[in-house]
Amino acid sequence: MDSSQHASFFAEHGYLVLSDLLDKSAIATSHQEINRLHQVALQLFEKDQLNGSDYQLEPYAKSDRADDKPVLRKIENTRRHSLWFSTLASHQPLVCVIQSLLGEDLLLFRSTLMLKPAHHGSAHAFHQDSAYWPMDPPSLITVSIALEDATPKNGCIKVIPGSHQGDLHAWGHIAQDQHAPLTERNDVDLSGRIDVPLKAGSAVLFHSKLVHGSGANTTNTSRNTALYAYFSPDVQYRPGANGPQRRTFPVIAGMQGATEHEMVAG
Ligand SMILES: O=C(O)CCC(=O)C(=O)O
Repeated sequence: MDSSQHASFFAEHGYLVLSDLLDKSAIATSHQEINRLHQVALQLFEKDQLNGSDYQLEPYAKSDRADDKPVLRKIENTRRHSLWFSTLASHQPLVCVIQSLLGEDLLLFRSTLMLKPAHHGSAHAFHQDSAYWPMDPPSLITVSIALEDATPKNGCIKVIPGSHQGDLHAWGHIAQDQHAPLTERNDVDLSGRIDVPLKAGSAVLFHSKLVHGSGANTTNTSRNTALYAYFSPDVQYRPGANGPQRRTFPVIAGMQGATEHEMVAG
C-alpha cells in the first residue's frame, strides 16, 4: 500500500497492519532489553519497591515469579527506562506512516511494553483507549509492534474494524483473568471482531477510539509487544480537576526541532 491507501484504509477501518517494520537484529536487541528490564524489576521486587513503579505484575498469575523473573504484565514509560525503547519510538519507517496519518508534528503520549508471559498472560478486555486518556479530541494513534509472532493462541490483538467511528463508552477494568469474557457490557456487538495475528517485527496501528482487546496467553512462550501512542499538537490536554495541570510530552517529529512540548490543562 502507498501512503494514500494507508490513509484511506485507516480512515475506514481504524487499524492498519505494517509488515516487517523491524529486522531480526532489532528484534533480538528488543529481547535482550526486555530481559534486562526484568532484571531491574527483580531488584525492585526484592526491595519491595515494585508497587507504584512503572513495572506492573500480572494480576492473575499463579505466582509472582517464574524462571526466577517477576511475572510482569507491562512496563510503562519505557522511554525513561531504556534507550533502545526510547529510540524505537522514532523508528523512521514507522514515523513516516504516522506522519502520513496525523501530520508532520508528532508528540508521544505513551511508551509501554505490553508483556504476555508464557502460561500466565492475562486477557485484555475490549475497550477504547480514549475512554481512559485525558486528550481531546480522541484522535491518537497507537502502534503495537510484535516482538514474537502474535497469534490467537498467545493473545494477539483483536479489533472491531470501523468501531472508531462510533461513540466513546465506559469499559471498566481492562486486565482480566484468562477465562473471563472479553467484555461484561451486553450492549456491545462483538460479532465483527477479528484477530490481528502478526509476525515478529510486524505491527498494527490503531485509532484511540477503536474497540480492541486481546486474549490470554496459555502457551509456553511469551508474547511481548512494544507499544507507542502518538498525537498531533492539535489535540488538547484535558486532565480534569484531579490530574496534574501541566504535562510535558516528548517530541517525535517536527515542532521546529523542539525535543519536548509542555501542555497546560485547557
Ligand atoms: O497488547 C495487548 O494485548 C493489548 C494492548 C491494549 O489493548 C492497549 O494497550 O490498549
